Amino acid sequence: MPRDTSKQTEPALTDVRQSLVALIKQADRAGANALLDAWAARHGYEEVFKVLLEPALIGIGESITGEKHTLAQAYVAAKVAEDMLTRAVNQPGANAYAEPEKGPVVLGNAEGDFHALGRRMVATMLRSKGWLVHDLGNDVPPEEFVDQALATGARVIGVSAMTMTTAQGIRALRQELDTRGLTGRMQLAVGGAVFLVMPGLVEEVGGDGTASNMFAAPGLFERLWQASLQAETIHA
Ligand code: B12
Repeated sequence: MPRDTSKQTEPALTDVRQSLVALIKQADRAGANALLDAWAARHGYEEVFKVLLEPALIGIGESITGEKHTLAQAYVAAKVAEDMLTRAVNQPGANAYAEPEKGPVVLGNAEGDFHALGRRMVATMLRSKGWLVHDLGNDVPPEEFVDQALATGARVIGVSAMTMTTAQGIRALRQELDTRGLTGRMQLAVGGAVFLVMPGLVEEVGGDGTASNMFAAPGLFERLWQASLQAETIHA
């Protein structure tokens, strides 16, 4: 007789999170992936990122300073998240927009910054909402951001920075935009964990706006795109 799976109890979220962190600590990438796949099958990929992966990464990051986790474990966690991102993107129907209908925009990590994961997640989310995204990768110098934005016709530049030092480097990009007379016409979106914990940092580095996670990023880019159009009308 077939088993009645409907009566199987769902494991508590805290238990699943603990198991995930334990697998990451043991560098068991395959085990962590299997756990996440099983969760995704029941709740969808969006939930995997929201309730499991992002909290796990933030927790691991916080405890690096307390020496509860090592940088190597952070690296494994990031690899597991990247595996998941690749699978989420390759899901049937994930790329609903064959032809992007918004943008273009450029995105990259600030100069000296190699925390690729958040940027890749933002790019994936924007593309899934119809934006044409030119992803410039890690460690992008300020001039290259502006050159690429001009070459592609982008009205929004998105910069991801995870450390205090690399976030402060965004000031040079702000200056580059202002010096080239692009203030307002080219909007500067900034993001990354450091902006969430440092109130006022967005304004300090000259950002035009931020979003706390990939789910909020499309709304921000839409708002900044409109602000760019408006700035052009005013100066026309
Ligand atoms: C994984 C990780 C690494 C990995 C990165 C691997 C990879 N391929 O990405 C490795 C091991 C390489 C690494 C290296 C280092 N790291 Co590190 N790392 C982390 C960790 C644990 C998680 C980062 C992450 O992937 N988070 C998950 C993603 C999904 O979140 P996110 O990046 O914040 O992105 C989301 C939002 O912020 C937003 N977002 C992100 N970008 C953007 C951009 C825009 C425009 C918008 C709108 C939104 C947006 O949307 C994203 C998706 O929802 C963090 C801890 C933390 N609290 O975040 C430390 C952390 C960022 N690292 C830190 C440090 C110090 C380092 C090193 C200097 C360590 C060293 N001594 O060498 C190096 C620096 C390397 C460099 N120059 O970039 C510190 C930074 C401290 C600080 N505030 O200055 C942290 C906070 C850890 C800590 N508590 O000390 N790291």
